[in-house]
Amino acid sequence: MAYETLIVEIEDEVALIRLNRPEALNALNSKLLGELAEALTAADANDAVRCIVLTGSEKAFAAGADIKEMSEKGFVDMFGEDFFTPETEAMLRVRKPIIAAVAGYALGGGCELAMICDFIICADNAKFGQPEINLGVVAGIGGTQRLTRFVGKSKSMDMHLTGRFMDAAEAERSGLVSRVVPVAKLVPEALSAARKIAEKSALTVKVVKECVNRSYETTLREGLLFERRVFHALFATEDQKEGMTAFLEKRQPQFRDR
Ligand code: CO8
Repeated sequence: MAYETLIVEIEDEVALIRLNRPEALNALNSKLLGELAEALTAADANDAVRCIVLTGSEKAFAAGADIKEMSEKGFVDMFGEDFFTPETEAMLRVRKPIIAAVAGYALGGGCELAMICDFIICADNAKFGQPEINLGVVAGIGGTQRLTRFVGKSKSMDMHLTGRFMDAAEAERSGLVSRVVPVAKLVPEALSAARKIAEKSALTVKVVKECVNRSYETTLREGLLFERRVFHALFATEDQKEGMTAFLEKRQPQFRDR
């Protein structure tokens, strides 16, 4: 499938999706977000893909929602179109893991897009920010909610109210990203993490993703119960038998995703 604003490559059971609007620092317009939702949904449905990496360029993961596209819209347009809701909802329905590999700017909707992914690996030149306040608006695809959960209220308020950027070291210190690597190693590092995930049972991987996401969406008590019940349920799978038998036999497991 050819896209106008994305480059998609599938290799070794990993789909690498690259945002590709260099002329606008990968600003997220309707075309790009529509294609991205489509590409992610297709990768999720593709049996040849076990993990997804989403990246941009060395200069920008994405510099936010496309200001040119939004600037002329009024409330009736935004509300009527339910601007960006179908696309982001489609992304949240993806059951395979998505790793964001962020270099350069991840601002506004770009930072929010990275946070929609399951975890973020960033380059040492990454800059995260929620500068919507400078445009007279607020984050609209989860920034005030997700950033607050990732880095805490104080830092999130600081970022949203001042519009300042956070560098890679601060992002790692604050728990926004899981790893920082030199920019040239970003995509190889993310692909290597994705391949590591691709070696696991695809069934267990989906269960883990659901469990961790649950911790953001419910109370601790409900989350603990959910985790315990799916832990119990996994004892009905062949991959649990294989994983534990392989450990006891001191060999690598051969998972069959069932
Ligand atoms: N939208 C449209 N075009 C953009 C954007 C953007 N967000 N960011 C950069 N560009 C374009 C520039 O206009 C420029 O184009 P041109 O060459 O045609 O003038 C080109 O990309 C290169 O940009 P710069 O010349 O500005 O590059 P610099 O290296 O000087 O600066 C910055 C890079 C700091 C990233 C700067 O471009 C910038 O500040 N960009 C805007 C960042 C921003 O404010 N992002 C937030 C946008 S609002 C948002 O994301 C809300 C999301 C919620 C959506 C709600 C849905 C419900």
